[in-house]
Amino acid sequence: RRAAIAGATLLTAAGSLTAHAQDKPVIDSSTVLIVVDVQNDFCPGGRLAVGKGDEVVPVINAMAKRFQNVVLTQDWHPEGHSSFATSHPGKKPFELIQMPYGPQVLWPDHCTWDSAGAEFHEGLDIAHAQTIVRKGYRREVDSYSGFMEADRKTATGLGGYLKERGIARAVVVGLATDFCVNWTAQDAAKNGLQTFVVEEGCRAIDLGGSLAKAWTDMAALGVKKISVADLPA
Ligand code: VGL
Ligand code: ZN
Repeated sequence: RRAAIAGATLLTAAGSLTAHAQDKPVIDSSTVLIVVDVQNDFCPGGRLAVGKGDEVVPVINAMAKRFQNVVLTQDWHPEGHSSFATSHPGKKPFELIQMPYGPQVLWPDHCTWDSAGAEFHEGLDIAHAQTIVRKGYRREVDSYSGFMEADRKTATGLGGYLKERGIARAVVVGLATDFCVNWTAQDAAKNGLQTFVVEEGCRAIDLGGSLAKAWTDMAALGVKKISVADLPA
């Protein structure tokens, strides 16, 4: 009887330990840091500047040193991309249109192939990053997510790459919280990864409540919002 009670106590303790551990990421060889779109066009002075977007750079640099696995995503559009307002006569940036795959926000031209705006912020210092995943390179389809294009059918290959490398956990940071970070984190969770977003490592565009909705949608898929202080010492 005593043993049974002791066992129950142990189970409870183990259960609460497990729950606690899932609120914070373990950083090991099966954890990847995904750095989303830290590119000049999303930083002050860029063509689709996210407020204070450049402030994520030192935060991400410091974090990245603790991860052996780092992947960068890079928004990478051809001239005349269908997500650009300039490709739709009479339309202005930040208007919504219907594309064959669903609603699409129209943006100022940004991150075009080989432009200075498409380059990573010059302060980004992650020489050990292992892979750069470019996305949004097909003229007719946008891709906020690093995993899956906006048609929700075409994979970029990142999911398979991480799976083949035995990655079980993703920590996501970058620009913008409510668009590419949001979609990338949601897809990481859908790919079966335990997924965290570090709030101070992100900055948002926040169009019509998109930031609050992004956090709600991410949470619904089990994505955990954490701060730098939640990372293991
Ligand atoms: C992004 C809008 C258009 C982003 C990319 O990186 O969040 N947002 N393209
Ligand atoms: Zn884009």
